[in-house]
Amino acid sequence: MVQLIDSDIQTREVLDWKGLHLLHNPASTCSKKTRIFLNLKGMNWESHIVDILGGENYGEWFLGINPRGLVPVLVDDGVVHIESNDILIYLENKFPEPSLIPAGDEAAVKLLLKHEDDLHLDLRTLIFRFLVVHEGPPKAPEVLEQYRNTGSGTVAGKQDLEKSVQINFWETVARDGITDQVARSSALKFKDALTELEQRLDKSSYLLGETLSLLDIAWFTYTDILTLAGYPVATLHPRVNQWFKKLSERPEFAKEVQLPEPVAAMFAASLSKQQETGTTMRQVAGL
Ligand SMILES: N[C@@H](CCC(=O)N[C@@H](CS)C(=O)NCC(=O)O)C(=O)O
Repeated sequence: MVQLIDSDIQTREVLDWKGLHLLHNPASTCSKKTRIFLNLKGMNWESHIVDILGGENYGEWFLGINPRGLVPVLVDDGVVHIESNDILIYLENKFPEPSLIPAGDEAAVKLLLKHEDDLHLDLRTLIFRFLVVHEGPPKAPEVLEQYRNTGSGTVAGKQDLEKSVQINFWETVARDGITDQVARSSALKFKDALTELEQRLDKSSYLLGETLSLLDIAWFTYTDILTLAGYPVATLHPRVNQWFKKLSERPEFAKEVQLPEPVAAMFAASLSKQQETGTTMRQVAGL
């Protein structure tokens, strides 16, 4: 559970916030998870949109709340929680109805969510290779320098290593771009993961049995963006595709994956260029 402590937090105003506040972005995969969860629980919460494409997450205000500079962040009565999956588990424990972790599956859910989270940089690799259009490096060196030097740099009172992982990701992309080989490797990790989901869905209607769980929410958001990026879910994993379509019909899910118009236009431009040049994810990764 990643709950921040007082000395991690430099933006002190959040300590006085009452009720549930979510700092998030409409197009962020991890933010979508938390919003779907809150919809399913029917909870009231206050929305704070963070402009991650505009770099607001690297400003002093946001890094003073989450030293990792990532969304989503939950502030519950002045207590700050980061990491989307930890936020889901925290909220599930606090608001257990309707239940989103099948009885007895608590440890399995944590492990399976960790596996999903471990693939996050691979997901970002595919998003920045196949969907996001950028001139030059996605994060300029001076922006990364500001990121490096702002905020407490601690999580739960300890020097946090995650920021260096993030900076290393962006510096590698700036230096090498996202090569076909790197994109292929990330896409193939998802092929393995979705093959595993396909096997689960052979035995049951949802990923952990006959009822919806946190795992369905998490993989729904990944499946959505992978499909948008050109991963052929319908042909390679037909049961995953059916499960995804079934969830997409539910308003709690559907409304959270609608893209803001400028983002949808950027994605469309990127995909149409790949069609013209024969560089879609399917072609690059040999899927
Ligand atoms: N493991 C984190 C990942 C969070 C994350 O990478 N969030 C992305 C959006 S999905 C973000 O804030 N990106 C902004 C950036 O890297 O500049 C979680 O699950 O919350």
